[in-house]
This record gives sequence, C-alpha cells and structure tokens, in this order.
Amino acid sequence: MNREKMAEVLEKIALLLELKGENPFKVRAYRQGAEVVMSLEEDIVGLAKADQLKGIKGIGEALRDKLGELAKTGRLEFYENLIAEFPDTIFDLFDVQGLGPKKIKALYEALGVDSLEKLKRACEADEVAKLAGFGAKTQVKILEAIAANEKFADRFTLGEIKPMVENILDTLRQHPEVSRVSVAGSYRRAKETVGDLDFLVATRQGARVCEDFTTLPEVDAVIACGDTKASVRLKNGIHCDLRAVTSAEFPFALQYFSGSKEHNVAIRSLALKKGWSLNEYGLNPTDRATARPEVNEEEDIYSALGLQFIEPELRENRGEIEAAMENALPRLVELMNLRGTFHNHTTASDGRDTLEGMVEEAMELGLQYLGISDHSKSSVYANGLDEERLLQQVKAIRELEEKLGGFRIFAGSEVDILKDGSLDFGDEILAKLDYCVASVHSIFNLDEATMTERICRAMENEHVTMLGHVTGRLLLKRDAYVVDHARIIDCAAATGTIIELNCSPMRLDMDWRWWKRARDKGVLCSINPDAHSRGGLHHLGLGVRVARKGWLRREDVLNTRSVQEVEEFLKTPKGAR
Ligand code: DGT
Ligand code: CA
Ligand code: CA
Ligand code: ZN
Repeated sequence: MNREKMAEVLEKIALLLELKGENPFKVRAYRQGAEVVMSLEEDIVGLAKADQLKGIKGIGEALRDKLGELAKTGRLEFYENLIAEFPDTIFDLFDVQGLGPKKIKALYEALGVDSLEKLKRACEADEVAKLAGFGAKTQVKILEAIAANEKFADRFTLGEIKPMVENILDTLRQHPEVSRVSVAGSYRRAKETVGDLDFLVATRQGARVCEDFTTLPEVDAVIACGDTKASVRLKNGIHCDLRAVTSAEFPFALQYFSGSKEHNVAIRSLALKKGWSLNEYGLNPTDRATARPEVNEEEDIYSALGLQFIEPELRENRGEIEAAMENALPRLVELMNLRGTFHNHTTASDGRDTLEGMVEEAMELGLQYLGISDHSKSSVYANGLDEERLLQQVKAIRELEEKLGGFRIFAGSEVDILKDGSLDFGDEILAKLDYCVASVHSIFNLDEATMTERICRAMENEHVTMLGHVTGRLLLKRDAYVVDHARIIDCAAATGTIIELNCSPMRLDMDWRWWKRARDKGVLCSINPDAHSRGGLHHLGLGVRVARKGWLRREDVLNTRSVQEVEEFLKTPKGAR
C-alpha cells in the first residue's frame, strides 16, 4: 500500500457513491480525504497502520477506519463490495469531458452504458440524444470528447511520468552488470508529452540485464525480451524499451535514440559530407582515406562533426545545428539559477497549503523570495478573493515578512482577464500590490482575433506584470484556446509585459516552440510553478527543462534575478523596464 493507491481508492469510492446518488457531503468527504492523503507531509500509510490519524484535518472518523484497514491489510471490504456493483470499465466514462456522475448514472440506468465502447455505440445509434436531459447537441459533444480521448490515449505528460523514470534510472544504475545508463527519446529532449520511454544501458551481459528489466516492479506486461532489447508495458500503460549495448557503442546509441528523428537526419547528412556514415553503432569512414574519430562520449560525436555540443532539449532541427556550426548556441538556463518564483496559490483561494506553509517550502527549497497570487473574485469556483480579502492578505504577507526577517514575499494577485480584456480589479487596488499575473479563466470559446485582442488589452494595463498560462491548455485533456502567439509576443514586447512559463505538468505553456521568438524580441520569461500546494513548488525543475527547450538563457528569465534586482524591476514603470 502506498500513498497513491490509498488516494486512488478514496477517489474511486467518491465516484461510485456519486453514481449511486449518495449524499453529496459524504461524497465530498472521500474526495477531500484523497487530497489530504496526497498532500500530507507525514508518512500517511505509516500513521494509518499505527492508528494515528486522529486530529488530521480533513480525515473524519469513517475515513480513519477505512484508511487503517487499507494500510494494515492492503484491502478495503467496503470498497470491494461497492466496486463489485459496477464493471471496471465504468471509470473510463469519467474521463470524457462534459460527462459528470449525473449523466453517467442516467446513461448507465437507461441504456446500460458502462464502458467507452458502449457509450460510443449508443451515440452512433442515436440513443443518447433521445434520453431526457441529453439531446442531439450533447450527443455530438460526447462523440467529439470520445474522439479527443482516443487521440490522446497513447501519450503521457512529461511531468506525470518523471518520478517513475527517475526510479527506473536509479534501479538500472545499481545493476552490477551495468556501467552506463541514460534515458533517451522524447523524455530526454523534454517534450511536453511522450509516446514511449527509451532506456539505454552499457553492459556486457545484455541478456541478463534485459531479463532483469522485465521484472521491475513497475512492469505490467512483457512484450519482448532478447539479448540486446527488452520491451515492456508499465502499470500506468506506457510502453518502455530498453536497449543494451557495449560501452563503445553507448555514445552512438545515446545520440541516435535521443532523436529527434529530424535532428538525426540532418546530423547524419552532415557526417556523410565529412566522409563518415553515422548510425546507432558508430561513425565509420565511407572510404579508406578518411580517419575514424575517437569517440568516448556523446560530445565527441558532435565535436568530430565540427559542432558545439547540442543539449538534448534543443535537438528538434529548428536551427540548433546551424547555430552549433557557428559556435552560437545559447548557454541555457539551469534550475540552480532560480532565486525565487511567482504565481503561487494559498488556502485563501484554491490552494491546499497556507501562506506560511508555502513560504516555508520555498525557504526549504533555497529560494530567496516567493510571489503569492491567489485568484480574483470572478473565479468563484476557485474561491477567488474580493478587494477586502486581498488587502487583508497583503497585510498578512507584510506581517509574516516582518516576522521572518530576510525572506521576501511579493504580494500579488492572479487577476482574471474578463471577456472584454478589462481586469477583475480596478487600478487603485492593483497599485497596492507588488506585482500581478493576469490570466484567462473563463469564456474560452472566442475566435482567435477576439481572444488575442482580449489578452493584448489586458497586457496594456500598467499594473499587469505578467501574462499567466497563455493558452489555457490542459495537456492531453483540453486543447489550447486559439490565440495569435506572434501578436501576443509583439504586444508583450511593446508593453514590457512578462510572459509566464507555467510549470504545472498539465500546462507547460507558453509552448516551447514560441520562446526563442519571444526572447529575440526582448520579452522576459518568468518560470512560474502555479503551485496549489507545497509540492507544486517542486515543478520548477520541469519548467526549467521546457525553458531550455525554448532556447532561454539565464538572462531571459526574471526569477533568476536577485531580490534587489527584482524589487528594482517591479518599481520601475513598465514602459521603462
Ligand atoms: P515519442 O516516443 O513519440 O514521444 O518520440 P521519440 O522521439 O522518443 O521517438 P521514438 O521512441 O519513436 O524513437 C526514439 C528515437 O529514436 C527518435 O527520437 C529518433 C530515433 N529514431 C527512431 N526511428 C528513427 C528513424 O526512422 N530514423 C532516425 N534517424 N531516427 C529514428
Ligand atoms: Ca520514445
Ligand atoms: Ca521508442
Ligand atoms: Zn490560473
């Protein structure tokens, strides 16, 4: 039993109780319990085993007993009885955008729909449209949502698989027969989503290492296992290849399997021009007159070709090879360059941790300053702050700062951009803040020109320090709203507005493909975790990887600056920065 499994059981109980039409308070208790299980700092499984959950906020008596049973026996009778009433596939229905428990219940009772498959067939047979409360429009929407799910089904977000990849790498490193280890592919290049994982090891015992790989605890099914390659499916559904090569082949295999394919094609043709054929095993002279370069590391391949080393994040054949030829690659920003960060939430709006908790975590991470920006009043769903509560929060921030002596907390707001591009707070309130993030949180369905206009108008406000999550995308869940990135970048440059790189694993926008352009126009980036809990602050590293993918250097990122520099920056009027 671990924390994730515990939370998953509670989450599923909440869904099934909702399906059964149980009391909403009861449902909410389970859902809240799942959140507490995930966010509690102490070892929740250990506490549950020892019957020491009493006094933990958000876990009542009924949940306490159930968590105890789960931790001690690995099972929960209540859950098993509940789940036996429904088929497993019913959970997939909750992933369909626009389908809530009420609708799922109606579909289940009237049409016996208990899987995506059956839902799709019922829509195609025009049965769903005839149900009370559905209609033809809803049916079309459901079919579209199913199609979207299918489109995204075989990819995973970089953030969600990161902990697992780190674990597997650790295990491989400890294998006694393995000398070198790396992950390659899109994961190494920091693509925002990855299709499958590509691991690489150097070993003389390929067969044994491949076999051991197939017995990792994360593995769900073995697809193939040979002397140089193993293929598995992990428990979360992602496919994973392991390639075992000799130490001499390792740099070539690493370069090849890191991709991208487009980068490799260009590199290979460059090699050919120099008289070498490059593949995953080596760099071989195409005629006897050409010498074979000595290669021990991946760097040596690039240097043999007359190139600067190209960081994996840049390998997309988007100008990095040309820049490397001219020794003109940027020195990319690194996690250790970050001194602080902006755009974080607290329990005042929809965060799970208090102001004090968030600050404590930031200090533990070694940051020198933290920006708080809770939601504004129009974001009712997120318990957004009105003017009065915001000013109270500013006061609480100043007091906490005083008490801490030395750690700087920037008081801000994540202010909603309203439909017409005006802001949720007036200028006199915004002027009292240290900074402000402006974001779109509603009315996503405007056409491109209107949405772009709306955002640009917000950026023209003197008090808007930065633009939050530019496209509102939720990776693999909700498409971005359409905006004219080029125009937004121009507007940011003209108004001196910073654009945020949102580190939430679900967002990671502004998209990396646009950052080089923004940077070249002089637009600053702020790497913002958009943290809704202490743990959320740890996503900064993910944001840095995406910033690197966007060619950003230390000087392009606001939060690499010192407290004094940031204070100076925020004091200067926007146009003069
Ligand atoms: P993914 O898995 O869809 O997120 O993307 P990748 O880039 O990880 O692609 P994958 O797993 O199919 O292959 C890993 C790397 O192997 C890829 O980035 C480049 C290299 N590779 C695969 N197929 C080819 C190919 O046909 N030609 C070349 N030059 N390289 C290839
Ligand atoms: Ca891959
Ligand atoms: Ca692959
Ligand atoms: Zn937001």
